[in-house]
Amino acid sequence: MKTGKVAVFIPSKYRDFVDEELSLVKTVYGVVDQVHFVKRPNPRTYIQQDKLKELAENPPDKLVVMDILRPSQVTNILREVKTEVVDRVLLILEVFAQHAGSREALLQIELARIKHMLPLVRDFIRKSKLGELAGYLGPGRYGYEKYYTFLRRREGRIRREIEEIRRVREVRRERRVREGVPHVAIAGYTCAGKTTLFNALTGKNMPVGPEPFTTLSPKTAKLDIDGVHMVVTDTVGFIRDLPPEITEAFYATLEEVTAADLIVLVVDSSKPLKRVISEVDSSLKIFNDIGVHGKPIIIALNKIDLINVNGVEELVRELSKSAVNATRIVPISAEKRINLDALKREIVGVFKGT
Ligand SMILES: Nc1nc2c(ncn2[C@@H]2O[C@H](COP(=O)(O)OP(=O)(O)O)[C@@H](O)[C@H]2O)c(=O)[nH]1
Ligand SMILES: [Mg+2]
Repeated sequence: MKTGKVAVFIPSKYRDFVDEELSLVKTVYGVVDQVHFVKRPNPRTYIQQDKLKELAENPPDKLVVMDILRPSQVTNILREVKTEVVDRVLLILEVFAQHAGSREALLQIELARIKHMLPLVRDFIRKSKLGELAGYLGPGRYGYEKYYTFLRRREGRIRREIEEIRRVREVRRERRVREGVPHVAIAGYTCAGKTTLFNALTGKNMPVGPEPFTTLSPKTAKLDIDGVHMVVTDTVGFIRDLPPEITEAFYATLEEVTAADLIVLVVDSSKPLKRVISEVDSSLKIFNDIGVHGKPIIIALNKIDLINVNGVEELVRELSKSAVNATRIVPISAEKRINLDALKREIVGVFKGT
């Protein structure tokens, strides 16, 4: 989705992960026009007063704060800058929505969004009664009170539907597991290069449309290697410091990984060795948490164009020590298309049983 000007505020705690934070924003809005760092968040407005004054004169179309905002902080920002305010929770939920491959995932995402919005709408109502913000950012002609009631009802309906889906879930999963064509899930942290690899592997292939794959994520495409047909999904990334209130939505979105026959774990090998290893470890832990047991995993050590040969060898050595048994490791560069044939051979090897 392309939008107008996007201003992003990043707290100092994410200083080492700026690329990843910005990549989340770009995933949703396509662009980032301004980046500001916030050293000490202002308790009232999060963003510092002088900055708000500046923005008020030339408001961006989106004001994204990569932290969790309190409802009063959102309303206080809105009082100064008339624009859409999106915090880290809402932004990540948008990322999830782009990757959601099932009705349940979409419902979990909407539920999380409503739960996050309700206190905000309540704060609007309270402040509108005091005569502030009246008529501004209203959800149309209905007003906040009606909107609040609407959200509460919707919340109830969603909860009931999720329960219903869970009751029939086991049946559905069984149906979906063996549709004949193997399913490869590309997983990994934000910014590892999942989408780049997905595009490099599947080229301009159209998203998979007709049955039996309509239940899968929109980010799914066909892939043929050596005459073996498969489908590949660009799954939602693992996100550092995931807000706890959206874990359920995250797990529901990750269902694509549970449904896969093979996982390609993409890792950014250009980061410091320790970080690469701890990312692989925590990725494998997440697989475990979502009930992935005994599935083949290939680790694609991406971005090797950025490191030297010794670095690659050292990484492979270290990872072979720590990563679980059944994994294979293939150094690649998705962007520079280095060693992709070797990766394809490993992938097809899993399904040919070699
Ligand atoms: N140098 C280099 N950069 C890469 C490579 N693969 C991806 N990137 C860059 O890494 C960033 C994140 O890539 P993306 O595919 O969006 O990551 P995702 O969040 O895992 O989907 C982008 O700026 C890519 O251009 C690679 O092999 N080498
Ligand atoms: Mg991506």
